[in-house]
Parts: sequence; C-alpha cells; structure tokens
Amino acid sequence: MKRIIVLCLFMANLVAAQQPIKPYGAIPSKRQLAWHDTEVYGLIHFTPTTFENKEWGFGDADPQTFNPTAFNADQIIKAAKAGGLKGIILVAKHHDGFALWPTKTTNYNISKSPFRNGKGDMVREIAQAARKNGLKFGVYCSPWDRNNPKYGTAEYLAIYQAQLKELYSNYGQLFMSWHDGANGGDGYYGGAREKRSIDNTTYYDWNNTWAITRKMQPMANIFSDIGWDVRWVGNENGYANETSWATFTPMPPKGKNVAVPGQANYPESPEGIRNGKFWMPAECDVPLRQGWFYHAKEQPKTPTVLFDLYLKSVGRGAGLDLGLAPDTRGQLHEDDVVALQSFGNMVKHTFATNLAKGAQLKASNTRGKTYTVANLLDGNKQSYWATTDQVHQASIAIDLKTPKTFDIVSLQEYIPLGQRIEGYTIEILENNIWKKVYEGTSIGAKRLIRLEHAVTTNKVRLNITKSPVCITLSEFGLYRFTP
Ligand code: FUL
Repeated sequence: MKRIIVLCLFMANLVAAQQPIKPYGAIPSKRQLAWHDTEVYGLIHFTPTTFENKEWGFGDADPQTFNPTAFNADQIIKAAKAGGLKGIILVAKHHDGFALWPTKTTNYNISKSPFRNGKGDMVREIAQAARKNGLKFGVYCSPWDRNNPKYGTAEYLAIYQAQLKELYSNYGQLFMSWHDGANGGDGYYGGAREKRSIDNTTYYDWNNTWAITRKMQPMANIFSDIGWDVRWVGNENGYANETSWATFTPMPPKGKNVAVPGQANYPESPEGIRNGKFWMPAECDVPLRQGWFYHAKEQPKTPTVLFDLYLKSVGRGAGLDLGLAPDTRGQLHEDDVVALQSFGNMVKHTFATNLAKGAQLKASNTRGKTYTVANLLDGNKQSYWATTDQVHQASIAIDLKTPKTFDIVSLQEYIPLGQRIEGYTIEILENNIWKKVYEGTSIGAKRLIRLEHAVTTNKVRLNITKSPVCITLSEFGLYRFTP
C-alpha cells in the first residue's frame, strides 16, 4: 500500500513537472523577439543639414547643397559591422523634409541634388550595403516636415503615409520603422516661414498610420517615444535604469484621453513598469558623437564609454541604438571608424569565453529533464532551466572546479514566457566564506552585471530570491573584461 502511494506521488510529480509552463504577464511577439536578438544597431543622419552644420535643418536648404564628395555606403556599413552593430536604420527623411530617395510625394528630394547626377537613391544604396554585409535594415521617416507647404493642413497626412508606403514597398523587409514625435513648430513650409502647430493627439492618426506599417511590414518594430513595439528609454544618453522592466503601459498625459507619440517623458520610461500591460522593451538611443549630425568640432565617444553604455543598455534588457553621422564626404570620419572597431573588439573579446563553461551546476529545484541546469551553459537561449510551479525561490551552486577570475556576470531569462524574476543575489566563496557580490532585481532578455572589481573563486552561487511564478532562466555566464 505504502509503495502504491509513493508511486502515485511520484507519478503526480512527474505529470506536474512535465506540464507546460504558463507565460507570465505580457510576452514579446515574434517581431519583438527578433528585435531583442539585434541588441546593438545604428541610426544614420545624413541630409542637407550635414552640409549646413546644423542639428535641425529649417527646411530651406537648397538641394544643390547635398553634394557628398565621396559617398561610400560600404565604408559606413563596414565600420558599423566592425562595431558589432547588427542593424542599420537610415533617416530617410529628417525634420528638414529632404527625402533621400526619389519620392513621388515631394520635389524636395535627392533627385534634385547633384548626387549621382540626380539619379541617386541613398535609401537603396544603404539598404543594399547593409544586407550585403549581413545587417538588418530599417527606416526613420520624420512626421514633422519643415519644408512641406502642406504641413499643418489636413492634406499632409496622406503625403506622409504615401512616403511610408514607398519606403515599405521598395527596400525589402525592414526590422524597424522609427517614428519620433519632435515638433518645434516653425519652418520654411514652402516659403511661408512661419510657425505651424498641430494637435499631436490627432494629426498623424497613428492608429491608422501604423496599420499601414503592420500590413506592409509585419516584421518591422514600431519605435516611438511612448512605445508600440519598442519604447524610448526617456533620455538620449544611451542607458536604461538599473532595474529595467520590458513591460510598459503608455498613459495619456494629464487632460488628454489618448497616449500618442510626441508626449513622452514619462518618469517610468527609463525603468519600465512592472506588470505593465504590454511588452514594450526600451531602446537607448545615443549619438556616437555629441550631435546626431556631423560637426567637425565634435569627437566620437571612447570605446570604454561605449562599452559602459553597452552594459547599461543591452545589459539591462534594452537595445542600444548608436547614432552614426557621415561627414560631408559621405563617409564616417576615421576617428569614428577607430572608435567603432575598438568598441566592437572589446565586446567580442570580453564575451569570447564563458568562464563557467565546464562547471558543475546543482539546482535546489528542477522541473524535470527538459529543464535541467545544463541548459544554462549550452550557449543556446532557446533551452532553459525551470523550477516546478510551486517553487518561486531557488539556488544554483556553480562549482568551477578550478579558481577563475571574472568581473562580469551574465544572466538571461527565457523571455518568450515573460519577465518573471524580481530579485536575486550572486555570492562567491572566498576563504571558505560565502560573500555576496551583487544583489539585483530585474533580469529580462539579458542582464550584464559588472562587479566592483575582479574576483577569483572556484565556487559561485546564484540565488533567485523573488519571482511571482516558477523560474525560467536560459543562460548563465562569467566573463573577464578584455579591452
Ligand atoms: C529626435 C530628433 O529630434 C533628433 O533630431 C534625432 O533625429 C533623434 C534621433 O530623434 O527626436
């Protein structure tokens, strides 16, 4: 009888262990999962504004000024690739309204410039160079248009939507459609040179405008300051909060009843909202130099600064969108090329060897064979370790066998099932005493923890201290910063 009871309990446990794990809260779409894989990408600003040495073109620059002496899409893309960037977004039209492709929607476009004798299409050249070098491609088409005479009238929306349709039809699959909400009011507007205010809650009709994006480019992640697929992190400094949730709920500003782009600056943007309604991870956008456009007086950020931003963006479950500014030749300055290359090497060398590889792992709880701790070291984020449904706290003892020196710990949650973990600590064994080296909250798609200084030990413990549901973790790594 006793045996039968034991057997029944064992069977019940087995069934429980094998039951599929229920997702927690908002979960990412297929499109967003592909975006998470991109991690670091670039945003190219290059229009007549470059030749005016400005940040916001007024919309009155003569198209003849757009005359790069040695434009080279391959040079730009290869430098980006050396920096480890996996995608490129081209600002196909900035606030000045100048279109970098021969659009039918406005005369203010590249065909009126000396570039390739008026036969050029820079969107095509960048898109082709990106794809040739294995980078994804996306576009930014500014809704604010300081050149267009129709801007501010009801007729402009159709023009803007037609521009998006051209960009969505002619340049292959896009990984992002980037929309910003800036609107400074004044502009050239076909010679009127006046201030035109719009009601950003209605003017761009975002619900219907983005329905076009969904229909024509279903894999394009829509970025805006208030989110949609990807939200703005709330600063242009390149980092997310230490506690960083991929979930968010855009809220209408006081006195309005809709949340639309152009209203951001939520205090919650850098951190996200725990248990927010939607999966809307943050993008940390930051220019490689000081401005988004090229200015000879500025310098690119150093590789060390870029590496730190990488840890504080990608390493906090967000994306890093690095602004690239070609000079008036139409190439990235040599200093930018060197900075990108050194940054790329730093990331590559630092994360080349997982020092936990070959370690012996023991978990205080495991859901069953499919979810074993061995999954944490297989370099495959599709497989993961999980606990049984009732277990929301667990520890993993990591025996490195021989002492290893490291200063970065890497953790990855299995995000297709949502962001679950809310608290954890990392301990190392030092002189036979367990010492806490880090205490954290969120993990998400990727968590890169830089310890205060390098530590040497042969035993590490990861304690998941808080989770509302059973735990799922896909990767664990220990690394040594290698400049
Ligand atoms: C902002 C724009 O106003 C800047 O000029 C730049 O394009 C940046 C990426 O987005 O909102």
